[in-house]
Amino acid sequence: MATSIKKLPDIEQVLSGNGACGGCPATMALRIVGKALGTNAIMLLTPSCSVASMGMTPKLGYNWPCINITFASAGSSASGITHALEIMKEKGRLEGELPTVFSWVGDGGTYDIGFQALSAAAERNDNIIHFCYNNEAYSNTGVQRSGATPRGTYTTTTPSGKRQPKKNMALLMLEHNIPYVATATVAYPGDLYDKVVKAKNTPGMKYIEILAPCYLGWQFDMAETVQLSRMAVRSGAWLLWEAENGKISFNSPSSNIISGKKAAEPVDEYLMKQGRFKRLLQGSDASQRIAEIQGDIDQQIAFMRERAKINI
Ligand SMILES: Cc1ncc(C[n+]2csc(CCOP(=O)(O)OP(=O)(O)O)c2C)c(N)n1
Ligand code: SF4
Ligand SMILES: [Mg+2]
Repeated sequence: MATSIKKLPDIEQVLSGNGACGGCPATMALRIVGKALGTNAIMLLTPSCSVASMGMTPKLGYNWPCINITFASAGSSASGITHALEIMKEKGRLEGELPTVFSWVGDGGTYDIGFQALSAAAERNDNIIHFCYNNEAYSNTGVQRSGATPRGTYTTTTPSGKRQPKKNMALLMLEHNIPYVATATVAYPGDLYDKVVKAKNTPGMKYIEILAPCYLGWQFDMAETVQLSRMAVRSGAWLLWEAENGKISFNSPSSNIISGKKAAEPVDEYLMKQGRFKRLLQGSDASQRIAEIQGDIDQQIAFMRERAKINI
């Protein structure tokens, strides 16, 4: 059972007065991450909404030492910092528990532009946590498609709908044989919190991906961020899972969908809540477009079930 939201620590690492939109899922997620990591951490960020939101020194919106780096170097910079800390400790120049080194990167920075250095850090099993907050687009620059954008989505670079399905990035990270991989989303804060605590206490490379429904890119009312996040999970469009030393397990409520105890909700309602789909679902080919999106979801559920060796 996941930790109750009422039991999360009071500590706030995301400070009030930052520049994020109201209802920003990345900021909500980072608040929960902060509660799990505590103050003893070093944060790396690549260009993104989270950088645009954080403000400027000395009035940073996040209560950690923060390093802004290029897209391509999140993996290598985090590796460098963690190794430098280890050497300083070895030489007696640092005392006490080493800070957690973590990268906070969007889907554009993770799936696409930063993938090479991230893959190399995973291959070396360097002691870092890479968080991908996945709003399924390059939001900060006006919502362009990324490798995380699902098929059928309107973005400014896919005006008639993206033609390709999204990558399974978390699974790609798992294929690097790293000790911990997890997916999460803001509607399940206790689940996210528990996963971050686990990652913090696991040596080596950790990857946590958080689905982050963004009202601007997804085109819904900003008060409904958490509702959209929950609908993504209930429809099976986003699966909650974790893998410890390669063994995959699913978390509630995705575990019920995977085990066949409860069917995933049809994707229609989830799609119609979002302008990025709705605007393309008004033509005569609407049912075919919905069927394609539903097909991708069903295929991923079946694939993950098989990958986790679960028979129903
Ligand atoms: C090499 C490079 N290409 C493009 C940009 C412009 N740029 C800045 S932020 C951004 C979007 C990043 O998308 P993502 O990583 O998904 O984060 P989000 O904006 O969605 O929070 C882009 C393309 C850049 N800064 N550097
Ligand atoms: S555009 Fe989306 S991800 Fe970016 S700050 Fe606004 S709500 Fe957050
Ligand atoms: Mg993004």
